[in-house]
Amino acid sequence: MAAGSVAGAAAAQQADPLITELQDWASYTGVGVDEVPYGMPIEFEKHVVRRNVEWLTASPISSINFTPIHALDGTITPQGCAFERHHSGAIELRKEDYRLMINGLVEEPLVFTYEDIERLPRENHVYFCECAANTGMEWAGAQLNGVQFTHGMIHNMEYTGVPLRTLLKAVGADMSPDKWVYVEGADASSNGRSIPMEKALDDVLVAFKANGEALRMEHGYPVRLVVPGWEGNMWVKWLRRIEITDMAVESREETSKYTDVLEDGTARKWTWVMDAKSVITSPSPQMPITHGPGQMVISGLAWSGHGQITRVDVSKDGGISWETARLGKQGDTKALTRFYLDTEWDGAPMLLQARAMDDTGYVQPTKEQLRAERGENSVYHNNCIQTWYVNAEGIAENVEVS
Ligand SMILES: Nc1nc2c(c(=O)[nH]1)N[C@H]1C(S)=C(S)[C@@H](COP(=O)(O)O)O[C@H]1N2
Ligand SMILES: [Mo]
Repeated sequence: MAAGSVAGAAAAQQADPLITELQDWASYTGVGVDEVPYGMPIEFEKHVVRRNVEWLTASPISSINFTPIHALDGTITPQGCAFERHHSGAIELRKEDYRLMINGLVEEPLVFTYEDIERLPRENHVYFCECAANTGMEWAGAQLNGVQFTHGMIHNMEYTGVPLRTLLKAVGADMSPDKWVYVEGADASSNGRSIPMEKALDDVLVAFKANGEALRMEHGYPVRLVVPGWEGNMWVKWLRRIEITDMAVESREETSKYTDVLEDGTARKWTWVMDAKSVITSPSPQMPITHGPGQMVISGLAWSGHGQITRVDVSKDGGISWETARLGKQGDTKALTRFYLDTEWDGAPMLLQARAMDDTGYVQPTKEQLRAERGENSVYHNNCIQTWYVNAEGIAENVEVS
């Protein structure tokens, strides 16, 4: 590339009507400030939306859709395109009708209104929420041709909420380390889950805002639980009851579902933490390289339920050689981290991979390593390295390397 030149940029003397001629948008006035009280993305971006996979579930009421992570940048997921997972549909619950009961092993069972919760000291934290089933279709082989579908059961928002421990103190809960906190939602499924006391007292939030706004209906308006780094299923939406118990309840969602069946047919339970994982979001099957060889940016996301992402490596040859990517900014704990590899493409096919490391020293495994440990009966907790085959035309495809 010539000194001082920028990828793709044309020399200024070339006649380009967009440069040389007066355009409509400069000839007439635009839209007034009284016309759009709440803004939506401009129409040219209307393809950047959640999508579901029809054959995946029997009904869209107990189902999932996927965040368009291929088309986003930075780390914060806008609420309007953040994936949804419901077991019995999203419910409309007014703040006035909201009640949170805390009972069980407590000095005084209490019922909180929405206003009561707003009167308690609150905090702001950015966290990712990943469904344990994210990438779950890929165990047996490459299935879904899009990072939105292979890795889009994740969102990352700034939550405003009251630490769960504040509420447990308010009711005089028995906070001994062997106790459990059972949480359930106000929807028909209730989605009850048992949380060990140590986690409940650590960083769990009873949240009522996301990215500065009220939660959206589909994410649990008006109040949801935020369980940093732990599987999305525990992030109970429309939170209505918290019970302090002697033992785990062993509900449907922690026995028949959200356990990991191993090769010998036994099931692992209590696999709460989401291990470190990363994926290249661009290029990817929905984001081909359209500009030809030369300067380019390879970009993706990395996260760890154990803590901070410390390093992400990118391979162009299916894991034979690796280059260390640049982190968009220092990774937040239990939150998405953006990475970039600013690089040159020679126009030859690539086998693109990303590999994340976190501050516990954990390194994201290959698909082979994960299968050796877990077999192929699993659905949940697939955090293996993903491969995209990019051909000479820049088209990317979901593949496996062995
Ligand atoms: N009350 C209730 N809470 C729930 C669910 C539900 O169906 N009902 N789904 C759970 C599952 S499986 C996941 S992955 C997350 C998804 O959160 P989201 O819909 O905000 O993406 O919510 C969890 N909390
Ligand atoms: Mo989930």
